[in-house]
Amino acid sequence: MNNIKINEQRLWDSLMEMGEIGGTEKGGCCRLALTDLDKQGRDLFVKWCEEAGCTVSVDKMGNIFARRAGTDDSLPPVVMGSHLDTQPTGGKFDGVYGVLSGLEVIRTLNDNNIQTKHPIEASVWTNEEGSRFPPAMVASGVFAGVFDLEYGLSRADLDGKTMGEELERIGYNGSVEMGNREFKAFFEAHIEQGPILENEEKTIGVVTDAQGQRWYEVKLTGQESHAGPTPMSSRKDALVGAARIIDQVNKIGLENSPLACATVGLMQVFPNSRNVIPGEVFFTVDFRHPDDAVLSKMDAALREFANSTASSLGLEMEFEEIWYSPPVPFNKSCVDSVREAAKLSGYPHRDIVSGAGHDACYISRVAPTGMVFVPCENGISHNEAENADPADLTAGCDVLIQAVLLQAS
Ligand code: HGY
Ligand code: MN
Ligand code: MN
Repeated sequence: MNNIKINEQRLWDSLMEMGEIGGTEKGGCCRLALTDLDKQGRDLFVKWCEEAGCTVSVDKMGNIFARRAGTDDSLPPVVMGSHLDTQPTGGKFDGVYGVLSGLEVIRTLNDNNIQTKHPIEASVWTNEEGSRFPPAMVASGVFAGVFDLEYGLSRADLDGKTMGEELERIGYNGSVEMGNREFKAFFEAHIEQGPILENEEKTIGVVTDAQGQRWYEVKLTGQESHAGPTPMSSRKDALVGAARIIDQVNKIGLENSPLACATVGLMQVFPNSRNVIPGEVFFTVDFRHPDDAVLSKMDAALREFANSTASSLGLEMEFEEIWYSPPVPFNKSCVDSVREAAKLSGYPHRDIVSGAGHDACYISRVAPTGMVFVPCENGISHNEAENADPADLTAGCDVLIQAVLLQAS
């Protein structure tokens, strides 16, 4: 195990420079997938990778691969990476840290003139967040063969713009065929986005698994009418139906605590006028749990309650599960590499299950995959206040480079 160390200042400066692209008043970052800002961030990453001597390629879902040659270039690469797209009120570290720590590993190998047998790649996965174009992790999902290319390119935002159109508009509709190439291993470094590492004063999270997710879209249709003359008894109020179902979503989460998560994050009310009884409401549901059987139980409870609520209020309901991502166990050899690297680097560490989804979840279906977590301040993420300590980010990247060398040498 060599004792090369990454360049803390260079990693931090790269994170701050990338964070300026879409930087918000409150110090966060709004760089939604396939917007002009996403293009700017991608262009900056590609420029940095080419300056580091990498050859860059882009596949048909806009995933970017920056390759550093190995001494035997016929061998499958060890790939690192994450995403550059953010939530609307996101931070500077979610995803970006995994992308730029991959670049920092390459820069550090260059500084130390270290050659690896296997090629090394730093990667960017399109639309991990699934905020503008649901579902999440769709481009790594196409790479892993979970979705076909047509499905991926046809994902649309609320204005009806598709990923295919937007990839072409920003010039990242690459020509490389999806997937069908072997990775020796894939590693994603990421902030934990929860409070465990910080509370336990652990610097490194050795990620063993990621929890399962189910995403739903619900549309309730009642009858718009006047808020004044319409008697309460004859109303078909879509918002009352939504409110009852949303409260039950929360109850299902609490009934399956402490590990279950249940969230309604997006809602649209039509016509959204204060003196009109809402005729139509659209909202989303996000269920998560590390145990697939419990996730199924939560699913059944939601469907039953939603159906009975809609019929009792005389509402029509369109209920669609748009995404199911089962719980993911990561590859033992990669998890051991991360744990070994943390041990040898002398960082306090603990095994941990990821509450968030990551591109690593889908890549783990086609390549041995592991993740490295570092703490974030107060466990806050998907929030402009998202922050991390430079020393922790450096520690995570030190572990990443050692884990990569264990697999690439
Ligand atoms: O929702 C998630 O877990 C991730 O941030 N896309
Ligand atoms: Mn992320
Ligand atoms: Mn995220």
